[in-house]
This record gives sequence, C-alpha cells and structure tokens, in this order.
Amino acid sequence: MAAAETDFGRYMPETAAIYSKPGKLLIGGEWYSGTSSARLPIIDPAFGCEIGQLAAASAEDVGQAVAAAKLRADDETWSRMAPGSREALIGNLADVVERNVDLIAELESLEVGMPIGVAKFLVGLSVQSLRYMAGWPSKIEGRSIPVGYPMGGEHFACTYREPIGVVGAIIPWNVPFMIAIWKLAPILATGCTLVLKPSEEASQTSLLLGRLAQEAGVPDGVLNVVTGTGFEAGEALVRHPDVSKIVFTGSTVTGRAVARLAADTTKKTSLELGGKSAQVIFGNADLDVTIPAVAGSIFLNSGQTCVAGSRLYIQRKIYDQVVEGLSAAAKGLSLGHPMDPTTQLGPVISARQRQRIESYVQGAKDQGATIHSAEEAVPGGDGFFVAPAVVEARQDMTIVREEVFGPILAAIPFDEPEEAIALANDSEYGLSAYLYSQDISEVLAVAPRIRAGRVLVNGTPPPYPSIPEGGCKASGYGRDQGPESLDGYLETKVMLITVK
Ligand code: TXE
Repeated sequence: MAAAETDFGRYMPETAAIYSKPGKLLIGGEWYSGTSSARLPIIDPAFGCEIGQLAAASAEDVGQAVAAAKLRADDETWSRMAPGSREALIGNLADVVERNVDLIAELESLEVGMPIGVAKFLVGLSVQSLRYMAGWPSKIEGRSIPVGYPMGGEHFACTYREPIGVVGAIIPWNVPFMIAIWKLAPILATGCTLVLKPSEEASQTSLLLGRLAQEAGVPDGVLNVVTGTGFEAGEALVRHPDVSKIVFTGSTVTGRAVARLAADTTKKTSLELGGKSAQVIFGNADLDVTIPAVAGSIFLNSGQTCVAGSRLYIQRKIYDQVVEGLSAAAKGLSLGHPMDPTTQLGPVISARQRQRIESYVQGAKDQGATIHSAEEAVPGGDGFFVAPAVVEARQDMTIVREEVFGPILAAIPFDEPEEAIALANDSEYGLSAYLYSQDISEVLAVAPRIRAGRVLVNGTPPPYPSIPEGGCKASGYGRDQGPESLDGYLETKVMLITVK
C-alpha cells in the first residue's frame, strides 16, 4: 500500500464528517466537550496516521455521567416501565441500528482495521442480539415459594427480580460495537442504566450508538458514553460509589485490577478476559471442513478475537498434512486495505499490538520453533500489518502459554485423546475450545472434560444471541448473551407476608 494517509473518498460522506469534528461525551442526553481540554488521537491502523480526536473524559466528567445514569435509574418511569413498552423500545433501537449498518461498519472497519465485509456481518449480528433481548422484558419473572413450619404459622413468600441500577461498562477495541450491544441490550431489558467507557483505541462506534439510541427514543441518561483513558476515565468509573456493577471485557491483567478496585465499594463485577483457546483435531476429522474452520477461528479479525483458537493440537498421524494445509491457508490470505472487498486480513489495531505480536513470534523462533509465515503478503507502507503464521511449537513455549491476540497459530502433535485433553486443559485460560472429529462417541467423551466456557465441535458458527458467552479460570466470570446475561443485571428481592 503506497498512500500515506486515509483517503476519505473510499468512505460514505457521513464517515468523513464524523472525523472532521472532535468527539464529544454523551451525558444525560446532552453532548459535551468535557471539562478537560485534553484530546486523544484517533489512528487509522491501515496507514498509522491520525484521522481525528476524542474527548478525554476527566474523573469529574465521569462523575456527571454517573449522576445522570443514577437520576434515570432512580426514576420509576424507567426502572418500572411496562414490559411491552420496553420491548418496543429495544425493537426500535434494533431497527435504527439496522438502518445504519453500513455507517457503523465503516467506522468499525476504519478504526479497528477489520475488513468491511466482516464489520457489516458483525454489526448485523448485533441487530440480532437486540431483537433477541427485545423479547425478554415480559418474561423476567420471580417465583412463589411454598413455606410453613410444622409448628404453625402461615406465610406467603415470593421473589421479585429488580434492576441493579447504574452499570459501568468498560470495553476493548477488537469488536467494539458488538461488545457494546452485548452490554447495552440486557441493560435495556432489565431497566438498569449504563455509563459506557469504550477503548481509547476504537471509540467512535460507541459514540454513534449513543446517537442512535437517542434516535430510537431511549430516554436521556439511560445510555451515557464517556471516551477517555483507562487510568483516568476507566478508574473513575470503577471507583464511583453510585455504580452498582462493572462489566468489563479486556485483558486479564486489567480485569483483575478492575475487580480489586471495585471491591473497595462492594461493586459486583463481571469479567470477560483473555483467552488461549485450544483446537483439537482427531485423526478421523474431515480435513476439508476442519482446515478452513481452524483457519477462520485464528485469522478472523487478524486474530484479535477473545475466542481465537490460538493453540492447535493435532493427532500425530495427520500432523504434517494439517500443518501444511494451514500454512497454505495462511499464505493464501489476502492482506490489504479494510475497505477493499478482496481483503481477508486488515492491519492490527496499533503499532504497540504489532510489536507485541512480532515479539511473540521472534520469541518462539528463539526458543526453537519452526515458523511458517506469510511475510511476503504484508503490504508496504506505515500500516500495522502482521504476517499470519503457523508456528510449530512445544507446550512450554511462551507463544503457547500467553495470549498473543494476533493471526498466529501454535501447532503441537499428540498421540492419544487423553494427552489431548491434558494439553488443552494445561492453560491458565478457559474461554473457548474447538474439537474436530467424525466420531460422536469421541466428542461426547472429550467435550465435558475440557475446562472452557464453551466447546465448539466441527465448526465455528458465529455467536448466537441465545447462547451465553464467557469463560472460566483466568478468562473471567459472568456471561454476555442468552438469558444468563440478564441474571447479571438483576437483584432478587423477597416479599414475605404473614398470613396468620
Ligand atoms: O487491554 P486493556 P489493551 C488482551 C489482548 C491484548 C491485551 C492488551 O491480549 O493484547 O489485552 O490490550 C480500559 N481501569 N485483550 O491494553 O488494558 C481500557 O481503556 C479501568 C483481550 O487494549 O484490558 C479499555 O477500555 N479501565 C480482550 C479496556 O480497559 C481500564 C480484548 C481494555 O483495555 C484500566 C482486548 C484501568 N486501570 C484486549 N486500564 C478480549 N479477550 O476480548 C485500561 N482500561
């Protein structure tokens, strides 16, 4: 790629207009520049150049956003809104988002480096998540509990499920719009309110979501968006005593720090953290299906997905064939500008991430790994492109132990299924796992013994809104999507009536 800077001619006029003005903060239905004059640069990863600026929210701005969210959370017209009205409102937001898929996808593609087709697909999935959640408000039920002691007395007991109040959501840069919707949809369904702090590296679609929520008629103060740094805006949100819960998606290190800080004010937390997900290919797998699926799991969005299957265990008799097939798949990927429809892999988010990924690959080489890298596919210029690679590794290598968050697959052979289970579980993480086998008995014997939030078999379908997403071990706790996500925003209250 020769050009040195972003050509807005490739984008819709609305996209160019958005970047021509510094971003603002959405607080209580009003757009503010913020109390601080500091601005954060927005970088186009395809060229490494600045394309706009964001407001850097101060602790005072965050305090105002929390106050607006609390005012609305305490307002019974919101927290006790008729379920039918709430369902209609979420449905409206789904419609508004659907009408704006192209614009949202352009912003996501521009800031994250995601190929435009992938971005449109993922924004489309977000519409599905909203529609799924739009069906829930009328189905959030308590229960009646039969009570009574043998010695007498008659009581009636029942439970209510009530919104927990103000939620702070801190989200990352890899798939920001979809993750914001995964937090916002159940918040709308339960009657909580939200202060959303997107990553300083990809905030624009969260700001656009604020605009679209206004257009859909979401009441002021229900969704507040504060852009800014993690250490200032993020920490201020976590410290604030009026925030009942922090829902966080990001790195394990930051997630742990957030949980520690949240404990000071007895906040609930839900953490969707890093992953080092295992893919296991048994000798009888259908390789025509398996190789593209394995490649898709690690190379989608340049490996920047939390559920990326970055550790690959291959039964020895097909090891060479699989490594060869996946190396060819990596080398066949087309790297280029995210708006080019032929591009399969865009740049990674930042120079920092590129350097981090490259240092993991170099480290593996230094530890004796064989690397099959598509270096010749990397475009020239200042964009943050990384060569996809298959690394023939050993279990003790850093590249197998730590989350790389790039298009790098570490492959290791195994002999017996028992060994594959042990290798797959030999990780501090537990987000996702993938099994490939044509033997259903083998699948049913192995899947329950893998410690992960989910086990996908013989394919990598996109996330369904009705299926919970989240992990265990160092990958965190709590769930997005599905009915389980609602539990995270509800408090159970008991009413106990003495009848006689
Ligand atoms: O994440 P951070 P970074 C992993 C991935 C990546 C690494 C670093 O391995 O290479 O994390 O990415 C906010 N208090 N994942 O540095 O720091 C920050 O502003 C409160 C995996 O971008 O976790 C941003 O909004 N908030 C992951 C959010 O936390 C703070 C996706 C995430 O930033 C804060 C992303 C603080 N002290 C990265 N410090 C996945 N599994 O999906 C930062 N933040």
